[in-house]
Amino acid sequence: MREIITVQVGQCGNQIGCRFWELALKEHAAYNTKARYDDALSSFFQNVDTRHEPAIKLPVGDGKGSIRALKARAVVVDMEEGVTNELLSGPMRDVFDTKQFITGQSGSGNNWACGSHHYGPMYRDTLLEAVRRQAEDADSLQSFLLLHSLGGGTGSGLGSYMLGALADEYPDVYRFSVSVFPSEDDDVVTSPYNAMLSCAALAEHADCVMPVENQALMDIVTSIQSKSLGSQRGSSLSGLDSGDVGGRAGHGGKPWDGMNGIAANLLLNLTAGMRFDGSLNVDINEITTNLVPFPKLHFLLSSMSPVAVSADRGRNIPAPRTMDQIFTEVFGRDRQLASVDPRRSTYLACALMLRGGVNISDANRNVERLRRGLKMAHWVSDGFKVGLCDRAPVGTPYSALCLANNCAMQRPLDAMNERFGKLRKRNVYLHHYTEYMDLADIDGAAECIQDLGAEYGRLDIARVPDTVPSIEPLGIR
Ligand SMILES: Nc1nc2c(ncn2[C@@H]2O[C@H](COP(=O)(O)OP(=O)(O)OP(=O)(O)O)[C@@H](O)[C@H]2O)c(=O)[nH]1
Ligand SMILES: [Mg+2]
Repeated sequence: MREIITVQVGQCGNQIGCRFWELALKEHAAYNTKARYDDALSSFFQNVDTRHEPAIKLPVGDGKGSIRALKARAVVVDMEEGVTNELLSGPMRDVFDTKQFITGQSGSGNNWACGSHHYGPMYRDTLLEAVRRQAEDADSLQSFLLLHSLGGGTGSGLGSYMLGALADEYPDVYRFSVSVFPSEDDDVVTSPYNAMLSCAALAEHADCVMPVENQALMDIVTSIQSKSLGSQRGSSLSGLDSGDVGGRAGHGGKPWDGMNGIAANLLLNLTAGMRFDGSLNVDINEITTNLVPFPKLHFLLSSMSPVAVSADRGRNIPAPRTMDQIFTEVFGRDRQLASVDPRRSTYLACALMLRGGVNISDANRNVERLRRGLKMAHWVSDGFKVGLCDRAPVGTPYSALCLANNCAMQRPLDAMNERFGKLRKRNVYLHHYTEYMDLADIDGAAECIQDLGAEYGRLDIARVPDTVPSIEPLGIR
């Protein structure tokens, strides 16, 4: 048994986290028809008998015991109450226990330094106590999974602080993050500082980071919307899961529900191998070994096919894809969760996490077909890591998630650096930060990210500036 503790911090982290738990429960409800509490389920959920006071935590045993009440192995953190109160009163409330919540009142005011240097030390003991409770309930804790945005103050600042604290307290437990990078038109004016400071902390303290760019999420949602409009007029083979993509148009007028649905589906695909059986399941710690050739270069670009945004695939069956299409798409530009084109840059490592009716020979055949269009560092020419999980996302026969350690990561890092430089050059908003931290540490973080971008650039032996390598035409199956 290898458990994962999810740490969701700040507004964005909690919105995505909540969506993940909702979808994960739906997947398990669809497949775990005998309602058994088995090893796979126990990686993310505890089984609790709430008829007793205090509630009794039931062990996995022989894996045939029945599910009573599932509780997320999670720690829920925000320095303001709005989102967490919504969680506690919403449809997902039964998956959490109030002891898992750590909440402040006034937020970090979109200030990384306040989240990290003020709330961090103030809440350290409370946070670690909540983590310790979860860790004690785990038989063999494998990883922490941090969900947060880089643009605000709490998810970015307190999230960074927590990563450092977890590294101190649990040095042998892997630290993964799904980190939402702000878009260029972000509504948080200080987001360039926050993103830079938290990215430097991720480089330092995380084992693996999966960057998700809000711009890329928005582009995908827009594309789904236009394709689903098209399909209402005629037939569509878009492969995108059209459905409730817009949802609530929150602050900034962005389609948050759809965007968060995509991020939550990334989590579902990433963790499927731990939540279900499979002939070649990939553990989250195998990802760090296989996909991180150099310690700080642990930023993994992700892409999925089909791309699903909706919570309820029963209502929204994705358009059919051929198996070869899903492989082609995950190496293409349109399904990337960061706004990059990995075909233009060098792959340092790559994993394909496949679900449903895909076997190893399908994977090998497609990798063979596609690799000629990809630039790969010499040490990975044979080294695609493949994971096979028996259970496809509900409503689809198979799916693919590609995780790529690719030099295209230089682009988001350089963009972050440029946005930071625009503010830093004029010293605007800096006093909010120097109230809590030294200027030298802010510039040190920027230097770290510049170096990281330059390192990806240095390893990019195969940059192709103007042309995209062609990928062989699809074999229709
Ligand atoms: N994808 C996505 N991004 C979000 C969401 N909510 C906020 N963001 C982005 O996250 C950044 C702001 O961070 P938040 O998560 O709101 O801030 P916080 O961590 O709660 O920190 P403070 O409110 O400053 O204390 C901006 O870049 C927003 O565009 C969301 O629901 N989904
Ligand atoms: Mg907030």
